[in-house]
Amino acid sequence: MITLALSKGRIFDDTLPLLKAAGIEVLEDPEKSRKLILTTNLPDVRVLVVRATDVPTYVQYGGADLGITGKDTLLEHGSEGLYQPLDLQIAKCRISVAVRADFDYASAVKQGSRLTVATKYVAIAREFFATKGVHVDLIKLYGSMELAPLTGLADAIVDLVSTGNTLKANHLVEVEHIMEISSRLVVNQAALKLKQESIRRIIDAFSAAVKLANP
Ligand code: PRT
Ligand code: MG
Repeated sequence: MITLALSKGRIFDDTLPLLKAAGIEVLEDPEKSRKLILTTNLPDVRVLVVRATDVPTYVQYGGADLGITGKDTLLEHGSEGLYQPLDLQIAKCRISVAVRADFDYASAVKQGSRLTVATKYVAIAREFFATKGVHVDLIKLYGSMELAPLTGLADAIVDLVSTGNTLKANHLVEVEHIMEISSRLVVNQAALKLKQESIRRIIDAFSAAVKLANP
């Protein structure tokens, strides 16, 4: 049995076409079903539905053989013991710093002001501002980061941006572009040795599907 860990939401939606191109069809819709283990057209392949941030954990400890997760999640939570053979080029976005449109970020940085930054990505934010030489107080949030500058909780946020519509709707502007993000295939290293043939076959199929989708 090969177990693939996925999270609901955009990664799942973007993964289905790749899986299909790789010859794997998920037989249930996780948004409709309450099941957390989904069957596929292949009797020896199943899909686990877990929280996005839990995907690396499942794969690290062997609860799943493979997983698909954002580079953001891997950087924030660490990727020890994970083999990362492939950038799947899906769920693309960037991780950015944003502030209220009326906040003069450039001056604050120039003056060496201490900034309060709210984010779900504390490790990524800490590293980014340390490299830049900006002193920050980090506030960990688990969602709706956009609210933090609006309520005075923070001067800035570090969050994912794709279309920019969420920032715009909340009168926030992007002032730094930290890095590009996409989803990665991650593999448990022990599983790769034990089930080499089946896992290699899946990696190769994903690789071909990615090439087909990004000519
Ligand atoms: O698990 P949870 O419910 O907290 O988050 P989720 O539902 O967003 O998770 P899921 O499973 O959909 O996948 C999240 C992963 O998708 C992230 O780890 C990224 O790798 C990837 N991804 C790509 C994104 C976005 N684009 C994205 N735009 N994850 C989140 N967003 C959010 C962003 O945080 C912001 O609130 O969308 C909003 C901005 O979108 P725009 O289009 O308005 O700019
Ligand atoms: Mg979600």
